[in-house]
Amino acid sequence: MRKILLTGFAPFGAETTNPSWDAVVMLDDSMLEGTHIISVQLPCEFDVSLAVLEKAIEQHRPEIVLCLGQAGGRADMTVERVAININDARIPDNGGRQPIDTPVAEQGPVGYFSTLPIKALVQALRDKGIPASVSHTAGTYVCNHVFYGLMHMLSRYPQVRAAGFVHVPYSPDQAAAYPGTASMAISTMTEAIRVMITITLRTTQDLRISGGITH
Ligand code: PCA
Repeated sequence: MRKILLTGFAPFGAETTNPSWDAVVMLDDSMLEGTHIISVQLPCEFDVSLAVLEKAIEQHRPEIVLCLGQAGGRADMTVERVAININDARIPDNGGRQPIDTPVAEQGPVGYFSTLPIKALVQALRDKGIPASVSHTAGTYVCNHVFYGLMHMLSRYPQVRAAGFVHVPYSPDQAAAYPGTASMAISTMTEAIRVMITITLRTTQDLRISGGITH
């Protein structure tokens, strides 16, 4: 059976929910395009998150791995292009650790590109009426750590054909605490994930359209 692994994060910082998990868990144990979806929650902790992720990949042997996290304040679903080999935490993680300027992997390359068809995903989301953009930074906190660590470990899991990371905005109830901030309903995020899974399963070559920025 073809499988896809979805991950979302536990709440972190001042938040009591994490929409990345709330959206991902809706699809747990469901089928899409003949593919079995498995959802796993990652702790918002350096290293521990990667251990949980690797255990899930070992256990489920997915064909696609799509990790999601929250980037509160962003206006839309942001499909990350690149992971970088740095940990630089603005706030302590949920285990109280705050690495500053350490590598994710000692001997690893500077960065890894997503192997998801990022342009096709953004285009398909927009076509469905869901706001989305390419992002060129996943930050330097636990999300980038997981994204980089995921791509780095894939040399051990050649059956994973495509993998990457997507950040979600605030949910409306979170954004109510930050007037003027963008938000997206959890149900829309879940629909976005379904669209991204479908397109990733169907796409072998990404679209050649601009997702670039000049600032
Ligand atoms: N967002 C954080 C970590 C967990 C999450 O959901 C980040 O963007 O690094």
